[in-house]
Amino acid sequence: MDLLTALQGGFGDAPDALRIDGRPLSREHLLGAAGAVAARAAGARALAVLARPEAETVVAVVGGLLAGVPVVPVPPDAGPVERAHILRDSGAELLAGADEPVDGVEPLPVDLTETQAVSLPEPASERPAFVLYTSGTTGPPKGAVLSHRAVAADLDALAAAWAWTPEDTLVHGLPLFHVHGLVLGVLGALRTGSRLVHTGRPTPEAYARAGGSLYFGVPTVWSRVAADEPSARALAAARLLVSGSAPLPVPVFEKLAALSGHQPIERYGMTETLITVSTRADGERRPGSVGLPVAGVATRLVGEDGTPVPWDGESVGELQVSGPTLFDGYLNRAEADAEVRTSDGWFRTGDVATIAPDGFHRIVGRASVDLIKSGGFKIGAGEVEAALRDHPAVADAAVVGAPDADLGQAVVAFVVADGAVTGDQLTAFVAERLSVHKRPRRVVLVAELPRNAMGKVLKKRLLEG
Ligand code: MLC
Ligand code: AMP
Repeated sequence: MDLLTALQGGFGDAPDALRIDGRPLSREHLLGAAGAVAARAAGARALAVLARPEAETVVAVVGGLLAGVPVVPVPPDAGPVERAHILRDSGAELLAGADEPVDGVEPLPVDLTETQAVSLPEPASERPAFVLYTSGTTGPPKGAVLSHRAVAADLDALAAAWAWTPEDTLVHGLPLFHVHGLVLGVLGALRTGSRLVHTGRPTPEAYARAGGSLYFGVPTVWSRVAADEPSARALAAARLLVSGSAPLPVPVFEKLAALSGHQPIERYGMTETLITVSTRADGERRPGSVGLPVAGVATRLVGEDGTPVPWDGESVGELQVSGPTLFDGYLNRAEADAEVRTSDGWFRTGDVATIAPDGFHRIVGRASVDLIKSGGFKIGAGEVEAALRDHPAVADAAVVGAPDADLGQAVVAFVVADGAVTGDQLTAFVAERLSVHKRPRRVVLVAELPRNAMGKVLKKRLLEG
């Protein structure tokens, strides 16, 4: 098929071309089992996949792609509120990874012992490959529609930037429901023809043991690797360490370089745009910088007044991007879509950046305090606040991202409650309703929230206090 070019041979095969959480799988085996999924999923409006870190998830995703059916990954720990939203909003008609109907969606069996040749027409490149749910500042997550063409364009640009070839063994243990772990971390291997080892969880020991050449991690993972000296030293045998999804702290970059001998590649991206900016395997890796736009992508910096910001490495502006890797839009959310696009067709990232005279990009922060990045997961303050307000004892809630040495930012909730509830109970309440990673790591019970004259919560003051 067009997107997963290396899946159908020509790159050699091995009984363990893929190893997902310890389970070996050849590409032929994957293709056969995915063919059976494709036959069952063909014609469905969308195929949701409970994206556990296991081989069945990869088979289900590839099956959906082969059938030309949009794949909707669902966080496996999503609570009923978040899961019901994703299933309803995406229009999914089948759910892989479930044993029984969930919210009226029929289960689709995935059996690794089945095999079926794919006899479906190749999906057109403009067809949606994925609907990936991503958090906004308010409301439930929005479904970003990504075409086969956008995914292919991004993977080819990254293969060029990172000199990623069939000779590589890619290693990571990231979740299979986001761009990083799924699109780059699984489809990247199936398009380039590299081997893939998914470690189940992204622990330093598992990374060290895997013996790969190309490693992906979020900064929290790299910070944990850098703190585990034997594991970091074991990565000396690798070719390239790549960090993304959140800012890589300069001390982590330096420690990793000192212990492993590799200056990490840092790359920047978003669910909506895929990966757009990166340092290169054959270029300078400047600590604190995400490098240059990848092939086909253009970037610009725009000031608050809409005028261009100079590329002097100091002046900040909103980073806007354009190119073939952009998504097609938010599903069912025309208004939200209009907000992120400029009249001349660029995508507004909402990230604040500088560009140096030599074109190197530095991400300085986000325009909104209501988007939190914790462990590389994007978490909308509004969604967590709404979940907290659903608790009968909660009168009001404000959620912020507090600086955190391990997670980058930690979700902290300031809550006005009637006294009959504890912080731990509220944390558990959120973890049960949304994905577990969205739960507050700290709950501060307060008598009232600081507000301005317009009634808006002063989140910066909460962070300072
Ligand atoms: C803890 N747990 C609870 C709980 N508290 N479960 C239920 N209720 C509670 N109150 C359980 C969890 O289920 C989990 O169980 C375990 O405790 C640990 O959870 P955690 O504390 O949340 O994990 P942690 O170690 O903090 O995770 C760190 C991390 C993770 C780095 C592994 O944050 C991670 O995987 N990040 C990757 C995010 C990512 O891929 N982002 C890419 C977005 S795409 P158990 O059983 O599971 O151990 C993007 C674009 C781009 O951004 O540029 O890439
Ligand atoms: P998501 O919506 O989960 O895809 O997250 C996208 C956001 O992650 C971007 O808008 C950035 O804020 C952040 N991000 C991704 N990569 C980097 C990076 N290398 N440095 C800083 N921020 C990053």
